[in-house]
Amino acid sequence: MALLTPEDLENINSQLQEADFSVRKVTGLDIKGICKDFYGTTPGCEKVGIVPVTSGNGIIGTFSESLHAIAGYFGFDSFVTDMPDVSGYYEAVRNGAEIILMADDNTFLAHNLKNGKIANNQPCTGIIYAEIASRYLKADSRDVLAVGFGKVGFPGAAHLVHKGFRVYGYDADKDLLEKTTSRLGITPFDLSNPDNSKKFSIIFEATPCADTIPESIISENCVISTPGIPCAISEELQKKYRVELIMEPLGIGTASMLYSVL
Ligand code: NAD
Ligand code: 2YH
Repeated sequence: MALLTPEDLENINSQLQEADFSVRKVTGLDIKGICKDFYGTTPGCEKVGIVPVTSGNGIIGTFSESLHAIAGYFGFDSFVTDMPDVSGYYEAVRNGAEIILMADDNTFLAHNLKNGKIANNQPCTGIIYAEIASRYLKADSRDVLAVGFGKVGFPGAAHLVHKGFRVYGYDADKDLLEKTTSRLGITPFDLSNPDNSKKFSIIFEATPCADTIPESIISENCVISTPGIPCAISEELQKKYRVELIMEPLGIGTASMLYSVL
């Protein structure tokens, strides 16, 4: 499991602003607008308690502070507890938190203590990045390429299938590729085959690898909506094909979690 690093989270506010600009350009709505429209919820004055967690690889320097900044950016009132772990959870609830945000090395959750709703970062991230890709205003068809069928990619690809897109898919793990494509009714699309001539204007990518999107399948002005870190496409190709890139390390997925538990 790839862990976020403090470097990934540097300047989280500017990263969010840039992501918001790109999401608006691609879909006509900002991130809030997409979440509101998709989940049918709007924040009231829910108080969010963010609890640092020391287990496993421990506290990531700026993780909790970044969540605090992200919650504020999306209009939530939040605070980070002084204590971590169980003591922090107790502190959060005692201080009036209605939604808890906390993450260990495997799970990042949002739990609304009032209505009982709980969200996991991985499916929430996959679904919202897929939703953003699916709303590309200048898409040339309803064909979508989905790359990576792991904990983030699978729910995103499933979401695109349920929305009625013609989904083509690839994962470097052949067994997973076979299982997922037959389970979801996706057309396997082997990115390692240089003879592929099909080009895509909508691409959803969720892998932990760089440069997973080859030049041969990119169409001019395509959207690549990718939570994957590092980036799926080189800067050179982004420029050459004027790619609309949606990529941000934590905030879009967190917004999806928060709106999903309202
Ligand atoms: P995962 O390990 O569950 O799945 C990754 C999948 O990618 C695997 O199925 C793997 O076989 C496949 N893969 C690896 N290399 C590939 C390649 N070159 N071509 C095609 N497929 C390849 O990981 P995950 O939990 O789904 O996370 C995916 C990425 O998303 C990670 O980089 C993770 O850090 C990131 N992530 C980002 C956010 C965010 O908010 N931006 C949130 C959660 C996860
Ligand atoms: O980054 C992570 C894991 N990859 C799980 C998230 C799922 N995408 N966890 C963050 C750990 C935070 C740490 N325990 C802290 O600072 O509280």
